[in-house]
Amino acid sequence: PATIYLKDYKQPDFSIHSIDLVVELGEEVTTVSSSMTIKRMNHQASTLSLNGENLELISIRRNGLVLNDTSYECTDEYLHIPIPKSEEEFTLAIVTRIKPQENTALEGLYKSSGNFCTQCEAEGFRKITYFLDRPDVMSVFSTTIIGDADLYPVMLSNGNKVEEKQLDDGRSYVKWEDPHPKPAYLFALVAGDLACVEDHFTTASGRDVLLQIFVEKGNEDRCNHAMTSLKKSMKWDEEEFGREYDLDVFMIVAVSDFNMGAMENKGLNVFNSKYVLASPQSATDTDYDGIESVIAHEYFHNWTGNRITCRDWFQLTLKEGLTVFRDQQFSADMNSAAVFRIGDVQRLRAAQFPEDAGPLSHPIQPQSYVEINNFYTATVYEKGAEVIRMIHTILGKEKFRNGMDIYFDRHDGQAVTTEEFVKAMEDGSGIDLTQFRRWYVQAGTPVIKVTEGYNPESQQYSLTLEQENPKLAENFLPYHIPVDMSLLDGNGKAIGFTTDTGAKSTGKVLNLTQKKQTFVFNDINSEPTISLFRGFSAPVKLEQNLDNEQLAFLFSRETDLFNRWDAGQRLSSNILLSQVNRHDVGSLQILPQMYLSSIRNILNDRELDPAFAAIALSLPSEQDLAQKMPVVNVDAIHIVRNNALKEIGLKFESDFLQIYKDLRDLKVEGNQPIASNRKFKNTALRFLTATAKEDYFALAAEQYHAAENMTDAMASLFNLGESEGQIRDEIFADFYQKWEADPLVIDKWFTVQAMSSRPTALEDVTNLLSHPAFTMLNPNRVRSLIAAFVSGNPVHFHEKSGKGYQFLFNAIEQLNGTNPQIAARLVTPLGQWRRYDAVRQKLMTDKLEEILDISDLSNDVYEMANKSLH
Ligand code: HT7
Ligand code: ZN
Repeated sequence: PATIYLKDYKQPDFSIHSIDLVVELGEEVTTVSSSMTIKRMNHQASTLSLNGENLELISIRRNGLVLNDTSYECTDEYLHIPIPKSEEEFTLAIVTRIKPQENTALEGLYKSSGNFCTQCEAEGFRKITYFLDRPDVMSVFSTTIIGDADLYPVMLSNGNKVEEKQLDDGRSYVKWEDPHPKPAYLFALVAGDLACVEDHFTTASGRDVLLQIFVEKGNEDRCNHAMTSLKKSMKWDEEEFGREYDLDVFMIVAVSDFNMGAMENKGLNVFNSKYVLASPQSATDTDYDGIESVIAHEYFHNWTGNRITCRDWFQLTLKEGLTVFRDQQFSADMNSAAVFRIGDVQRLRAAQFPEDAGPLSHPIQPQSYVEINNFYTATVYEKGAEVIRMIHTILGKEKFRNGMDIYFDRHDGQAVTTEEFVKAMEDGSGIDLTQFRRWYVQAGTPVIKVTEGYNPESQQYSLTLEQENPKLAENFLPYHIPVDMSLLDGNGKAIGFTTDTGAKSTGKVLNLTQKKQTFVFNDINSEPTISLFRGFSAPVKLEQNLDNEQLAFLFSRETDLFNRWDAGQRLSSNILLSQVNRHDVGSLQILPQMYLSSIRNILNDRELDPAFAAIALSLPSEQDLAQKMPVVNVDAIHIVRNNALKEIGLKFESDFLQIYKDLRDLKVEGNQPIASNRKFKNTALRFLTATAKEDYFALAAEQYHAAENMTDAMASLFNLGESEGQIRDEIFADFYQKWEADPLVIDKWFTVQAMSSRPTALEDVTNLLSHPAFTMLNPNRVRSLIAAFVSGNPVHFHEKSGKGYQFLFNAIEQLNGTNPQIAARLVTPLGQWRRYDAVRQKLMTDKLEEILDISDLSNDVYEMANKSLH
């Protein structure tokens, strides 16, 4: 397969000003008629090459005249039409046929639960009709949909509905017009027998916007949270960025078969139903948070993505990094900012750090790709958001907003590059970002080494920071890194110092720009403790020689909650990893006293936000610990971590039981239990069941039966999923029976089993492949069982027999034929093979070789397996 390079970017030879589509939906074939007005952009060009895949070409007319098949060339990927150089402007009308009902790849037009829907990003429009399917070709679309009136009473596309009528043959006809020029990847069409929930939003300038959420019938009562989140997002974008919505209607459609989370099509967002539907009985508090953030994310794309889009797909982070940053800021504003910031960083470290350290490492602006779908990565999204956050930190809130205003004013209606964004930020702030631009083009996670010195005589404290990039070694150029810091006294209070401008300050953002740089602080009258990278001010790894006492101090006294939490995680990691390294894996009663005291501090601090207390007490995951080992020992990590859970559970048994009972019965807001209390309560339950005492499994079972919400039911299920015996089996059977008809809940049932550490986990998961509710055709189901197992169950996935790897291979082989995008994503865990022992390395690389031998291997899977191996 061909590699595409950023350096080869060329402006399009032709532009398509308007496209009128007529889509006649059928059960056997769907006919797509497209009429385009096209303008020449390059006077030398002699051929118009339109993208098109899996299309049956019926006819072509240029300027109204039929072209016979000697006047064009049609290949598997293109339609080439010679155009006389004298022709400045012309029309092209093309009729094609497609079979959406056979489309299992879920790209282009496809069917989900009997409804038609589309997914065009990145390159799906070319599976609907021939077109210049690239984001820098922006056209005004009109879409006419004709379909059976009974089967498809709802027929939607982008923009405003301008015409609607019944035809004599039992079909209906609906025409939509979108006044905003857009690239084809933002086109959408939906048709089905859907229910609609409506609301309204009045914009800051007083316009009324109709808000509609379309769902399968019966789900109308699960849209409240999505609708509330949408209205909050619309208001927030007006208040924080001065951005108003620009059409009279904003529609969201929830579908059950979707490759990703959601899609920001202009005026018609299509969502994975997981990010729309929620009721307290069927969705967890985490699901509620996910809905709020994805609804916001897609809505925010209306300005950062749709009004201003990407010139080419190498610029993907222009819209994705920026929009993730915006949705993170929104969620932080709507909730506990520190707890949400910790969640963002946990996700970054769990997914992006390993990606950036492994064979699939790439800069947030990649320089080449084989299949663009493989670049919707944690790097482009999450690291991309951190890069925007650093600009925000360097500029400060006000100047950042100036830069955003300039960006919106200057580039509205254009397809641009990250360079235009950074330039707008410079112009809005007067701050030079020349060196900062390196974040866009250098891969790898920088490591920052810290050395400190304090001189009591001169009352000077000096801080030396040194940057390295293990991925690029000698080939990296120093980054511009904002270091948000403070100096803490013995009580954890910030010490005042004089800044460069002469102002007294207790905190400061240092600009680290050199490979090694020393910062000196004057008038410091006792040795301080440094608080570095507050709020995780840069996506770096910190190498700082803090001993466990110092970490324990920060864990109890840091005023920055992110750093406080992080100190606790570092302390836990140090202790657990020293046990793993000593192979001290079998014994209890070995956690150091100072560590237990820090836990007691958190337990006793009733001032703390309970959601913070819950995450502060939670041990680093097995995957977090694995990242810190040169050669991962999955089994030892699992045993040591479980022992620690058990020991902490036993040591603080009565505290946890008290917390559990207090919070179980506490009703706060509107006489309801609140999410943060549930989180702390269920953390306590986890420590209690870790003691392995029967009573606590009984408590989990009791909670299951009494649960009025899915958060509590799932917490019980997770705890019981680790146990053996009749109670567990009965509750799993009960849960299935109760929720059989609800796919999103059944996904959870699959996931708990996939993540269980029971000795039979791999066998269980293999058997579940034959469960009547399992299907490889639904991406959520594949994620709930296969992805949950391979990334959430390290001990069983990495079984030394190699059976876990074989399990994954079988799934990839099957999905390669039906849904290459999903198949390709599953290859990622095998790419981490260098981190394991020799036996596992061999087993994993053998599987990668076997993947490369699969017949009819898709470009998607090929690129992932090939890069993972080399
Ligand atoms: N912009 C959207 C990306 C997306 C996507 C990409 C490839 C294949 C399927 C997809 N579905 C959605 C989602 C977003 O970032 O908002
Ligand atoms: Zn996005």
